This record gives sequence, C-alpha cells and structure tokens, in this order.
Amino acid sequence: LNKPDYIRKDVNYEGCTDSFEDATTVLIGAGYDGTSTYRSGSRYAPRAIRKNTILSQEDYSPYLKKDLKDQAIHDFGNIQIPHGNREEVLKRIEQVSEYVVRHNKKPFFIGGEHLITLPAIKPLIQKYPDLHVIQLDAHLDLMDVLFGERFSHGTVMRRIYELLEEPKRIFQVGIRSGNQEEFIFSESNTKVFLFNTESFIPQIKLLEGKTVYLTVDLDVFDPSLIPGTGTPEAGGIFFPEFINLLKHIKHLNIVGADLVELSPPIDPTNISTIIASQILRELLLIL
Ligand SMILES: [Mn+2]
Repeated sequence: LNKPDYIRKDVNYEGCTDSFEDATTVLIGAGYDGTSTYRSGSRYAPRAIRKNTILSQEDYSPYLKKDLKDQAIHDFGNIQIPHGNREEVLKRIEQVSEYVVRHNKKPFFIGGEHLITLPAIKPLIQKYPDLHVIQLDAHLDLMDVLFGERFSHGTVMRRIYELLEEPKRIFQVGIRSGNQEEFIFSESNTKVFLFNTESFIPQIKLLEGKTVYLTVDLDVFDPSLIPGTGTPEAGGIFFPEFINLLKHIKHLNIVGADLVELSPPIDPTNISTIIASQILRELLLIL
C-alpha cells in the first residue's frame, strides 16, 4: 500500500512532531465543503487551525494535565481536494484513512464538513466489527436524502448507520435539531441524548470494551462560542461541559476521530478558529 500522492504538507500543528513511523495518531486535513447547504467555508479550516497553534497555543493542557509533546502524533498534512468531484474526494479520504489504519495508527481528520466522516470511518468499520460511534452534534444528520443528495453533511450519519452491523451503535449527543422523520428514525436505530451531555454520561459504560469512533461537529457548541460554523443552532454546550465529557470518555478505546464544520471566514474575530484548535488539542490528548 503506497502513500497516497495527493497529500500535501501544511504548516505543522504545534506539538505534533513525531514521524509517521513513530506515531500512534495521525492528523490529516480534509477540507471539503462541497455539500454545505447553508454557509460554506470549512475547506479553510485545516490550515486556519494549524496556523493558530503556532501563533497562540500552548502544547500543554491544564485540564487533562498532559502535553502534546508527550503524545506520539504525526501531522500528515492535507488531502488535496478536487471540490467539483465529490466521488474522487470521498475516495481520497477513504484511501488515506485506510493507509493510516493499515499501519495500525489512529486517523484524526480535520474537516471540512461532516460528510468527510463517512469515508474516514469506513476502514475502521471494516477493521473493527464492534465499532460504536460517539457523535457530538447539534443535528441528527439522519436524513435519507437532502436536496436530492444521498451523500451530504445532512445524511452522513444515516449512511454510517447503514454500514454498521446493528442498530443503536451511534450515540448522538447534544442534539437539538432534526426533522420529525429523523427523530422517528432515531427512536429505533440510534441513541439520542438531547441538548447536552448530562444524560449521556451515565450511559458511557455501554461503550466500555468496545472500539469507538468519535466525531465532533463544532455546532454542538453554543453559537455564541463558535459562530464560525455552517449551520449554527441556539442552545449548545460550552467548553467546561466539553472538558468534563472528555474526562468521562478518555478511558475508552477510541480508534479514530474527527473535528468538522469549522468555517473560519464566517467569524471575522477568529475566535471560532482559536477555540476549535484548543478543542482539537484536548481531543488529541485523549486518544
Ligand atoms: Mn453534523
């Protein structure tokens, strides 16, 4: 299996300095925003997040009392995205994920929009038949079709559900938006924890002993904290609640993850990007 030739080195995420060979986690930018139906711009997130870590971010987390330098993380760079060719984009992301997984490393994707989770997770579903998913998100993303498209940021969890062998393997946390059909579908097919992390925390024990994929859609956070996202929804979580959740899931066997839906150009203050890169630091520290 050759290294895909469409990966380009970007500025390095500070603290992620290990070689590919030495790393246990591999960071990959997948800046695709081709199906964003409301506000696009997440294609710019991988570079914006990395740049911020150089200018303003410490490698050490006082929350988790860990330092990125002590983690074995390689920053692979970005997948070159042919925006007009969705099929090719999805193929590339899946191939890169497969490359990382075949080398027994954990892929961590920076989106891009939420559709990137589908190709990112596929090789992990193949490798781990017991794979479960934690989705932090304002939206269910369980539509079968959105604006005529089966492959979209609004259908991504439905497509992932179809790849998992049995229902109730997707834990959807912080949900506060979806249409009636999606909520009816979720009743028998996923586990939904509305509005915040409170009702989820007692259920984390169900994930012990399983392999877990963690997908974080930044719109789970309150839009006053992260206005720079494609589809903001009122009433989201704040940073301390997120840290508390990480402390409750950090012992799980998380084998892959992503952080999606940051759109830097929407927020002229740049605060959304700064907070997203700090969120990413904390996520990298629990892998
Ligand atoms: Mn989403």
